[in-house]
Amino acid sequence: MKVAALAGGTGAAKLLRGLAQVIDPMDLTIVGNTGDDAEVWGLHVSPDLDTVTYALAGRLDVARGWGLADETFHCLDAMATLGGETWFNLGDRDLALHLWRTRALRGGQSLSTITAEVTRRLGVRSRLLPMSDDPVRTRIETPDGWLDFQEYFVREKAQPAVRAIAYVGAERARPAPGVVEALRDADLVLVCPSNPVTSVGPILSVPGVVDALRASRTVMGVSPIIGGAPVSGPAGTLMRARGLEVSAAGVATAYAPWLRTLVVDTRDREAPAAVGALGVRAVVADTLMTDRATEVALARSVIGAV
Ligand code: FO1
Repeated sequence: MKVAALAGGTGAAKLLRGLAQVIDPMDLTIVGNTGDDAEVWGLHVSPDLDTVTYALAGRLDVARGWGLADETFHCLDAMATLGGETWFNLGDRDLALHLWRTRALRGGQSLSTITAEVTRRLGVRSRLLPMSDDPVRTRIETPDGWLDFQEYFVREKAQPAVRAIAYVGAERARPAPGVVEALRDADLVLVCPSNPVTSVGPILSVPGVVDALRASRTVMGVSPIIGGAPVSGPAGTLMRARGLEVSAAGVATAYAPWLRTLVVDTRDREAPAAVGALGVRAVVADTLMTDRATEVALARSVIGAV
């Protein structure tokens, strides 16, 4: 079964790691969010692509949810001594990837080409495509002005009130090579349990992606919201800022009209009726992935629901 997954960071990485145990990893194509990308110390960082890569390579620091396991931060300490910015923690081994990617980008290579080489070198057998090779950056409007996503999420710890969200550059961006074909040819298009506004939203903002989703008859999402709250992160704040109810029904609304099925959590009593009322099939499963077993179990539920 060929699966094409729209993925953000942490929540997506867990489900994808489970999926890679349930289907042939070679049948899994991931379209990764690049709206979180940032320039740190002059280096191009692609947090969501890297989180998915490290997860599928078995090297993700699971406790943190990003970066490499067994990481050290000596360069960060040295940067602090020099008075450099250190609110975005780049680990020493992680740094190699950013140095390597930045040099390749400056040499004219596309993010797609670079991502394919990195995943190959790390032994990842699934295909990871950036949503676009063109720059699309999520920016957040707060009472004190506009912030880049990482400034909002990491530096300001997602505390500021959110007035608006913008995907800067989206209107000029094209889907990366293979993205539209992957969505069209998939037996299952899966929207991972990522933040609908700042992880999935940027992917949807790339012209051509929503058209491909509308043409698919199998689009299934996994709700990142259980009851009235996200499993983790600022999804609630960001959904409210977009006028979306912070619930599984709010997620279904965000993905209307191309969403066919939404996997909702066993703990969420109201979800099945509320989602069903929107004309979306609700599938109930344990969506709280607290360990490998629950990651694989959820992946099995997803594949079983096709
Ligand atoms: N998230 C943090 O909360 N603090 C950090 O210092 C941090 C550093 C970091 C470095 C590399 C990387 O790939 C991800 C990193 N993240 C960090 C996560 C990042 O903010 C992601 O954008 C979020 O996981 C949301 O997708």
